Amino acid sequence: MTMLSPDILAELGRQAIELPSWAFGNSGTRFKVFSTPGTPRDPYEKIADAAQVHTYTALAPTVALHIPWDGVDSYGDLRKHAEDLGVTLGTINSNTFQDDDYRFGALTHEDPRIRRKAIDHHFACIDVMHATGSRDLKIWLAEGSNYPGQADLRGRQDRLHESLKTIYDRLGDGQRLVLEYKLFEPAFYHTDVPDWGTSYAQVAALGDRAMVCLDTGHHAPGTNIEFIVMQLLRLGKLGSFDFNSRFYADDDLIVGAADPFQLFRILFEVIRGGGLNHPDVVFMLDQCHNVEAKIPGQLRSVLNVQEMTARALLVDREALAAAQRGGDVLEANRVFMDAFHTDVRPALAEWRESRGLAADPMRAFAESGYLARTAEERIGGTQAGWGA
Ligand code: AOS
Ligand code: ZN
Ligand code: ZN
Repeated sequence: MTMLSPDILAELGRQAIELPSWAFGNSGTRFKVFSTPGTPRDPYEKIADAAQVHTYTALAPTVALHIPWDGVDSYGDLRKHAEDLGVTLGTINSNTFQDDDYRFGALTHEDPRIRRKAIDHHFACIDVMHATGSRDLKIWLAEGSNYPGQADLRGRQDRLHESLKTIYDRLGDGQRLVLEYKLFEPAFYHTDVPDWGTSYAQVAALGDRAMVCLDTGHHAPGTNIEFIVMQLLRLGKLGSFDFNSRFYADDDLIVGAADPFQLFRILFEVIRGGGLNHPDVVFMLDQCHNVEAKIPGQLRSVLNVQEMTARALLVDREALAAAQRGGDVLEANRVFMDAFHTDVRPALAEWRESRGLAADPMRAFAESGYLARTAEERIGGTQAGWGA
């Protein structure tokens, strides 16, 4: 326990990670979606599963929804259901990528009727936010083109601004718009919001309550993501993360699984930039569990984030700054790497126990019998997929 000072424990005690409702539904690739007994059949069951993650870790108090995947008759009722289970509803994610009308775009479309339809969907999402008490509307756009010459890149950017402005002006007091970028996919030649610079330019043109969302899987291989984190925090425009990890493209794997060192470097810049536990930055996961069990997959993810946060908090920033000032390259790197190589797991397990949590949340959850119980109870109906 000595390893984690009271200051570090206080920071860790405030850490909050938002879970995506869609992580609890079945997902897969274009080749196969494997189903799992006990998979939630509706948004209520997804939230019940998400609440399990919070119960065992005290790290995941909010759940993000995707509209219309998480459509219900009464969002007030869904909100109460969440609160009864000890969690609250978080970011509302819009969806303009599953309708035939959006073949050539939604907010950027040439046809004003289709742009209007996509804007109206965002207005409906804002109505949901009023009912759920959510602050953030997160927009990820699957818009772009596949062939050079297919689309007027400049015109699309101008229309995107107009559409976003209309949506932004509709936000209620205290609500925010968060614009996610992604290098490519589903479009393969150009994407309308491909990088943080475009997202920044678009949200800067809207106002203070428009921010950038950084999904860690949405960059070209080799991109220095922590540099982008630093810059967005410096500019006061980092609204949220979509955490996941990737080996190749937008793999949406368990956060910290592919490159724990990258996660460490990102979290170090978050801490350096004052973003950890800063109310402006939402730490969301955006993951899919195609072959592994979903609740344990989310447990593993939030624990990985906590573990790397603890290691990043261990960086001796004074010693680091002294080495940097003195031009001592190897000493600066040693200080940084010492923290990364510190095994904080025993200290975190001990700390969890001191707060009445299980030392090993993965094991405690496995022993609770929840998965067997839901597999038995959730018979009939349609399992929720990556989508409905
Ligand atoms: C898509 O690649 C993005 O990561 C979005 O955040 C998307 O809305 C999410 O993956 C759920 O589909
Ligand atoms: Zn994402
Ligand atoms: Zn993605």
